[in-house]
Amino acid sequence: MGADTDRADEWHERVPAIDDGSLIVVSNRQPYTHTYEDAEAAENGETEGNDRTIGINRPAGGLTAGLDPVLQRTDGTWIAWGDGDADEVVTDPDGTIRMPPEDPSYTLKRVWLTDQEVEEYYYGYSNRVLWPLCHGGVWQTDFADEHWQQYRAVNRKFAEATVEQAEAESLVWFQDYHFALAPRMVRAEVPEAFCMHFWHITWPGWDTFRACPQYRELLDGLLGNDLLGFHTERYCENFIDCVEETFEEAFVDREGNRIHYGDHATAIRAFPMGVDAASVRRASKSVGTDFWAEFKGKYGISGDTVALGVDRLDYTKGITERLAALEEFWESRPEWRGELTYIQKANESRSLIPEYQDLQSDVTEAVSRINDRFATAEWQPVVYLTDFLPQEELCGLYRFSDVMLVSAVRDGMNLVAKEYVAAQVDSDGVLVLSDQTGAYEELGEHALTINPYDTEGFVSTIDTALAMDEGERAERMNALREQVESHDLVAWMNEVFDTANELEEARNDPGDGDDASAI
Ligand code: GDG
Repeated sequence: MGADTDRADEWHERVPAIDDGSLIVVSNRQPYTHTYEDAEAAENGETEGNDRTIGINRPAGGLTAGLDPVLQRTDGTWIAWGDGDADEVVTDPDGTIRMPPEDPSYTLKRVWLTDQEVEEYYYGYSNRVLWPLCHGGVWQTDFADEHWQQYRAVNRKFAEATVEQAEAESLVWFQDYHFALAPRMVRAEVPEAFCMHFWHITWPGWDTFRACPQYRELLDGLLGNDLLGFHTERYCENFIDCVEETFEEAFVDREGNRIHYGDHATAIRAFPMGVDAASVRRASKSVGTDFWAEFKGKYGISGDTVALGVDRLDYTKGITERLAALEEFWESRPEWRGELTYIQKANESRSLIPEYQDLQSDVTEAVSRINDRFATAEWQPVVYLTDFLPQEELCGLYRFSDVMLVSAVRDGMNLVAKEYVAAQVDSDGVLVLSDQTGAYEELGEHALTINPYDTEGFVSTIDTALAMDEGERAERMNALREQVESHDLVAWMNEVFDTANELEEARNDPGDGDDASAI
């Protein structure tokens, strides 16, 4: 509790002023989830009646953990899907509950979704249409009409929940690709509210995006925002190209990064998201060499040198490409057998979708094949971990791994690359980074760069990483740390909120001072 309070104070000092009660965050995932801790026992008929224990899952990291103190300080509202099995019993009839439990200071508004809505809106349109489409995998999309119908209906549900909570002074912040239509719906009801949106994944070029039967509706929905943010300038340009190709009547001001469409303007900006570097650094420092010795013992890691990959099991992350490069590496460099161990930390994700099931079996097959081919009595080349690790352990893993392999074939940003850097308190690791990630724009200069499809190039970059002397490792890593620390998650939030404040002021008082388009 003490550490949490310190952290909240620290964040409060750095986050720009937001009027009390004005911030409304809309996201698919909620910050707090109530679940029955005895779910298994209940299923087995071992607990009955009202004696069931309810636990709370708290924000574990990333944006959710970052926004939570901001909402607490400003008494905001967070609107999200209530997906916990005990959410409904603890929530008021209007779907709201004050959070966090130990110091209720903001409103969590839960939106209930039916199984069919989850199936079609979440697994269907969000993750089988928008996810592959935005990452350039048109052939992996499933444009079934039911997906679209439910995506629209669920966006309507979230928009209604937002309208219920919103006032003219509200600052509504939509997160991600689950809500492309909601901004326009909210604007129609509360036109004075300031609506902004951060799109966490890549935005594709027009030639890809136009494959989507609903491209007009999606663009129209997003142009309901006053401010639309992406990780990189390239995604902004791609978005602007799509609007220009779609709406003849839209006026695109490329210099001012604005689109005038219908009766208002949307600013399009790049905000490269950062990580909570201080908390990663602290967690990394808190684990010592005894942790590492214990960890290696627990998972039977015997090689002296460790390479690491940390990913959701997703086909965009380039895991099979990475395993192919490693297989080729051990094949062609037998001197590294017994020496280099690769740890693949993988979280199962979206397992109801066939493409994800295929990926899971491809990865486990590749891991078994490599281990069958090269393992010795004392050494296993690939250690495959599917447990979700507490932050300290994950940061310890980052700290003590000699080489980090980030080989996404397409990735909006990739926070793992930045977390690895933030955890490098000894500045002795090497980051190998795909040029297909958003993170490459900021880190590419001092990381070792790969094209994940170029297996030969990937293999020789692993060579370079392993052969790099201490001085060069430190020099590169210090430059990367400087970048990641100075562009952290709070700095990112500041940029977003500052831009929103400036745009809002200019919108409310267009005659005062500079032309709004100059912002
Ligand atoms: C989307 C975009 C963009 C993973 N395993 C554990 C664990 N993690 C955490 C990592 C990291 C997060 O999960 C993964 O973030 P990424 O950015 O790498 O990837 P996506 O989930 O695809 O995120 C992406 C991001 O949104 C933000 O805008 O960067 O491009 O696709 O934070 O640390 N955390 C813990 N234990 C684990 O075992 N504690």
